[in-house]
Amino acid sequence: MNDMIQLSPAVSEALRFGRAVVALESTIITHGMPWPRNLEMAREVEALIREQGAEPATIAVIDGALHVGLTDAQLEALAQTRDALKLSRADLAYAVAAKRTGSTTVAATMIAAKLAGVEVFATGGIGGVHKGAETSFDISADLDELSQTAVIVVSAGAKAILDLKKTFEVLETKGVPVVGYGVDELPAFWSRRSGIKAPIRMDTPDAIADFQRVRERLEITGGMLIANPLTEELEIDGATIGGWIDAALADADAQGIEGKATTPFLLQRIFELSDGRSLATNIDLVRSNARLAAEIAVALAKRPKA
Ligand code: PSU
Ligand code: MN
Repeated sequence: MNDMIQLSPAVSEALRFGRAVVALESTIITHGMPWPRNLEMAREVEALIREQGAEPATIAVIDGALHVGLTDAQLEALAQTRDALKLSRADLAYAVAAKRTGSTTVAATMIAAKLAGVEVFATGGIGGVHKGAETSFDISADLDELSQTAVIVVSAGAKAILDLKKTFEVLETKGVPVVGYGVDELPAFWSRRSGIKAPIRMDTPDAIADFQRVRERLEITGGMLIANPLTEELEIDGATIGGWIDAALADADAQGIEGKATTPFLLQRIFELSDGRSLATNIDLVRSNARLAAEIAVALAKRPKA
């Protein structure tokens, strides 16, 4: 075990006995959802993972310590931290070296999960290529991380505030498998349909676990993205959410929002415009992804690494 990682006792024990563990990110807690729903969501998702027979491992940097697995008190304190850094590959080590507190994005969570030996990670939606990237150059480091770090990321696709077509093109270029879970069309975060064909379709956690073990035996490095759509009852239809996204993008533009602030700003603005509906759906999809991630982790635990 890497000596920079601070494992919680429960995660440490699960890993020692080869039991299923699911990593969870913390940027969604500090920058993706408002208090106190962020804490409720974080607790609920941990409980869901335990119900499926896996151990949750929420990842964050607290006063310079890189934690894999948080106590409930740590989770609550983090959910109330107003000035947490939003950490990616570029600044994860900075937060540790400077003894800061920060939440981990998809990219930073993957790095910590890999170091700890956690193979599966559940989130809402990954970052990707922002609309207008041809001039802003704003492309999330999540995409590069998926190409190099061997963790299975379970998501509802990439967030629909992004240019989804360009995002999935980049993933294809970087050799990241994108698996539509039970569907032929990739989901678009809040809605089921993106108009983009799923490059690979798989229908069971066992199939995904077999796929992963074959990738390892072929020495194919990097992660994979599972895109798990919401059910029809839970989704927000594309036209409805699309209107709120366009309005939020126009506000971000008018206010000169850029860089790391862009995604949190857009999520908060869509929450306001939708009267809270986007947040309820975001929580629904994180729940659904956590359940699936736990099933995949259990399937992997039955197939020890060669
Ligand atoms: N999923 C959600 N809400 C979020 C995120 C994911 O449902 O807020 C976070 C993840 O941490 C992801 C980040 O890595 O948004 C993307 O940020 P950026 O676009 O700045 O790379
Ligand atoms: Mn960015």
